[in-house]
Amino acid sequence: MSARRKRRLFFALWPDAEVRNSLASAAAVVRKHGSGRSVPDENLHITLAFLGSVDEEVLDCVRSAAEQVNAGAFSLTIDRAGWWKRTGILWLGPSAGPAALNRLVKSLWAALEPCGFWPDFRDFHPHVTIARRWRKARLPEIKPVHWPIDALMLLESHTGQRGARYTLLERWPLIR
Ligand code: 2AM
Repeated sequence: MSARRKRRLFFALWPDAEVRNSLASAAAVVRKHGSGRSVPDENLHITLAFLGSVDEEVLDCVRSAAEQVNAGAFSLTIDRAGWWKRTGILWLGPSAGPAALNRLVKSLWAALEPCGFWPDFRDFHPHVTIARRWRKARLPEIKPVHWPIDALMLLESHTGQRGARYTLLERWPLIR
């Protein structure tokens, strides 16, 4: 009997081409000031809820959870770079606590609970990872990136020889 298929899934904010370009430019500026392993531009995103390896049969529940999310569209400003020493993650993120983003994540986790998922114990720190194994030199100022958030996306992560690759499975518009 073959093992049940599992898929590595996460919900994210996935930028459109214009926002991705702006994030990539800001990332390039920050990465001039240190060394580590850069995240390719096509992978830039903000994870909202990481589900890990999910049984294929749970996918319908995950999809209907996303439909139940009750949160409005909002605008996010990515205006600072940061570095987590313990994990070596170099990131871009918002400096102002975005209440609408916290509401979205809370609503998403609440909807996912009946599917058997529980929120991370760690606090939610919205960030776009731009490099890993980073050894800090300094963190420069960045040109703020205005990111209109109007949808929630479900992605699948594949690990290949060249690192992670993500495919967009589905998107759900937020309330306007
Ligand atoms: P990171 O960028 O901070 O590493 C796909 O792997 C996405 O899910 C990445 O954005 C990654 O966040 C996040 N992720 C991977 N493993 C995770 C975990 N165990 N807990 C929370 N988020 C995770």
